[in-house]
Amino acid sequence: MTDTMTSDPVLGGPGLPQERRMVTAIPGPKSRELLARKAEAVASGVAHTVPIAAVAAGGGVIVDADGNSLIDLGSGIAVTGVGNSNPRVVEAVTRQAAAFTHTCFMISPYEGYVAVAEALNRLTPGDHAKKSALFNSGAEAVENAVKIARKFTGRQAVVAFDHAYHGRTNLTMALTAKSMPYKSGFGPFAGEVYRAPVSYPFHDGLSGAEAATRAISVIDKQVGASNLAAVIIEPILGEGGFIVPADGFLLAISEWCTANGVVFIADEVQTGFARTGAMFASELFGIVPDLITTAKGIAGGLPLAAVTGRADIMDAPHVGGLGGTYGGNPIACAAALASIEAFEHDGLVERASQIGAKLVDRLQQIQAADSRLGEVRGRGAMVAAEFVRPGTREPDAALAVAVAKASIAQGVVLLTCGTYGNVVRFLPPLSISDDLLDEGLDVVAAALKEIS
Ligand code: PLZ
Repeated sequence: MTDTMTSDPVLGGPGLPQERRMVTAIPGPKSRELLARKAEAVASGVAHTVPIAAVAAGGGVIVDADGNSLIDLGSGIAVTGVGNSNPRVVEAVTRQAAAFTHTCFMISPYEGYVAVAEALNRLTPGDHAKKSALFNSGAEAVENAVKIARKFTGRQAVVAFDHAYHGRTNLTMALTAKSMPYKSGFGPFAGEVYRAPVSYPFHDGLSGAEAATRAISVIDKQVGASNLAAVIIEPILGEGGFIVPADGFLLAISEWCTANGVVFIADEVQTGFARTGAMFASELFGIVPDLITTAKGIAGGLPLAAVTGRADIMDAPHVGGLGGTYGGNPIACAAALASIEAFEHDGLVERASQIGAKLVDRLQQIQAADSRLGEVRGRGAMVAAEFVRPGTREPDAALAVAVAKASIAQGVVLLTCGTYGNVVRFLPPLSISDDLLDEGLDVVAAALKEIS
């Protein structure tokens, strides 16, 4: 880290003072100015959760135009695992931008793309021969995984699950479960998409085996294995509520897929790259997916996504059948290689576990004294607090939203999720310090206490 990083307040990165600092109410005057321009210039469908004008970020903080420094417990939705403006990423991106910014990999290949593919083939679960293809966004990776599975199997149907989130493009809207805000009014959706019940232990009380039997029966009877190209599932369901399926559920589904010639796709867009205390969440459940989709954490904030999987499946599409102008952009690939170096050599997988233990410990203490906190769950630095009406399992979305709002007002970026909107999710950058994490949790605890 250089001196300029620590002395220039406009530069982000780990050199930013690691503190919560409130100099105005949120939003402050300069943030208000930007939000007014946003309201005039940006389509109102594009919402925002934290009403600030961000000017710098790094370590565990986000700084706004008014000089407020907020503790980041969201990582821009699980993206900046290596931290904002991670020095390895900054250096790699700067060097690559000066060398060349774009040739289009389909026109003139370059090493960065190939090296990212090699790294993904090595890091994803399973020892079998693997190949990868790179894209720009999680949704685009999911779209391509489905294309590849259809071509490989010669079948059309795809099964997704209750509470699933896979993106906002037409096919991925069809795969996504929740209507508002993702789908409502945006149909018709892509065909041949079917939905099966997932395992949600807090609400269904089923064992993994029971939930799998229920899901497989729906798939078998309502779709039929011989029509089914792929089953897609997030190993821990993200936007749907950080739902951790009961033990054995994922394994049973993946084994059924293997036995029936169905491609099993793990969507690790949110769970991937150290987030859950493993490089990929599939490892935690003992599953080896046929295909795995990744994005978000892969490149320290630059847009990059991938499909990685069994070489025979990945090679099913004809030459020219996969691609896109920007897929595997050289700057994004440089950022990915630097991020992967950070994940592997800066102890970030272990750090995710430590952060998770701290989060769960503190949230369980809160839960012991507050029956509105129905369940604390998660793996690694992907932890959820599900709020309910005391003594029931009825979702209390208003409470989750109020806790997040009050925390943001006090300088802690906190996100919600869940089909019922009643889950507060903790996704800190893995570069956050213990002190900031503790202070962030203090603020959340105080916010909850004040809301009656
Ligand atoms: N698959 C599992 O979590 C993106 C969505 C935020 P893109 N999740 C954040 C929002 O409201 O748009 C996501 C995911 C999983 C796919 C995606 C889609 O990834 O990079 O947003 O396209």
